[in-house]
Amino acid sequence: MTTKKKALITGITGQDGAYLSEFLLKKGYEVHGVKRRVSSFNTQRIDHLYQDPHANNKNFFLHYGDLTDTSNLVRILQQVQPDEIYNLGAQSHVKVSFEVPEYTADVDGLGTLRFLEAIRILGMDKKVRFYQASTSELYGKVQELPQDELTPFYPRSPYACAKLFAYWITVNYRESYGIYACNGILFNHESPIRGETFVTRKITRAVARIKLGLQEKLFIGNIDSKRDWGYAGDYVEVMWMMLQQETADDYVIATGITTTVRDFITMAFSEVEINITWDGSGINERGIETSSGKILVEIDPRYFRPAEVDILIGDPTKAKERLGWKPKVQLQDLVKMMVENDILHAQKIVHLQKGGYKIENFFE
Ligand code: NDP
Ligand code: GDR
Repeated sequence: MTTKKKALITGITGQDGAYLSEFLLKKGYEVHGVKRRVSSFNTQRIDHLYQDPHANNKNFFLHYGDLTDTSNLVRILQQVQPDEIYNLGAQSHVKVSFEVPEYTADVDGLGTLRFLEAIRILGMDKKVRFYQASTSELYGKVQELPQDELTPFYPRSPYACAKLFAYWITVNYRESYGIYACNGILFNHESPIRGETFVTRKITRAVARIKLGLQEKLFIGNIDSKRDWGYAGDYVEVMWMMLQQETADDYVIATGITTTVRDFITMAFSEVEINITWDGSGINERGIETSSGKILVEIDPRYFRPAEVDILIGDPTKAKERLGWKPKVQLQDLVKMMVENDILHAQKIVHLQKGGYKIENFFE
């Protein structure tokens, strides 16, 4: 009888945690996730994977935990005895990290160290394989383009500084103790379940709501910023691939194509047949509907960051050559997928409002 492989995922309630859980369950894994205790439900993205606790043959389990709590991590590790660990948990919002820098450093930086130390303390260093969710934010201020595994880092936010520590402590534990530990340096990846305050989802959600008359305008920050956007579903697959190799290594995961926030907005509006032209410059730049002359997009400096990452373009050649990975979904299809999903959400709200229900409008 073959025993199922066990995976432990931190950040299982997030975008990547949800896609990775689905992917690993399809591969026949027993999946364990760490979820935080919060005062409202935080499992919407994985509710479809939930199994009755009384059912037999369960293969999906959730454990309360937090990356700031060492004893909790030790206990979960000891109890689950995973073959693979995916450390995706993080305070992952770059702008918010300027507001909560110490907490971000604790969770994103020290949290990674806590996990690696727990592996060592429990003597699991030769058994377990560890994936660290590293990020293109490490490159920060542009040093060279495109960015690959040898490009120097220059972090530009408390988030990126915390992730820099996590990156190097992962390398250090690999080199010092022989732990099979990998950094996936993932460039931005999005999906219909992307958090609503990241720029792509904020845009597709606003476009859908504007189309259905629920919102008048989109207020946005730096539209000159350029990102290499891929699809989350493609990116979780390569996290797993990194842990199936003979030796552990670090890989850049990206599409190799960069796009401005401005062009992303134009693409999203065109999905609902609204053509946008851009007028003015700097904070006075506006996105105007060509047919009606209505101003649909305005700049709000509140969304500017104290320090910005102007441009990211990744070179995923190493991952292509060594892992055989390449992105499947193109940006145009990703935008379409996200707008269509947000149209469905907006239609639901319109429907409920017609039925007399009061729906809260949350903007950020
Ligand atoms: P999300 O913000 O969607 O999810 C983050 C997850 O971390 C959530 O499950 C969240 O729980 C959990 N979390 C937050 N704080 C803690 C804590 N103190 N202890 C335990 N868990 C915590 O992020 P993504 O899914 O987009 O990203 C996954 C990882 O990949 C993150 O580490 C992110 O920094 C990194 N990354 C993401 C990229 C992207 O483009 N998406 C690119 C490169 C790296 P809760 O639901 O309760 O808030
Ligand atoms: P990023 O993603 O900071 O790259 O981090 P985000 O979508 O937040 O910002 C991308 C770019 O858009 C600009 N921008 C805005 N951003 C937000 N959130 N809201 C706005 O209104 C807005 N207007 C313009 C930003 O200034 C920025 O230049 C994401 C996260 O998932 C990280 O966890 C991950 O490590 C990196 O991607 C790779």
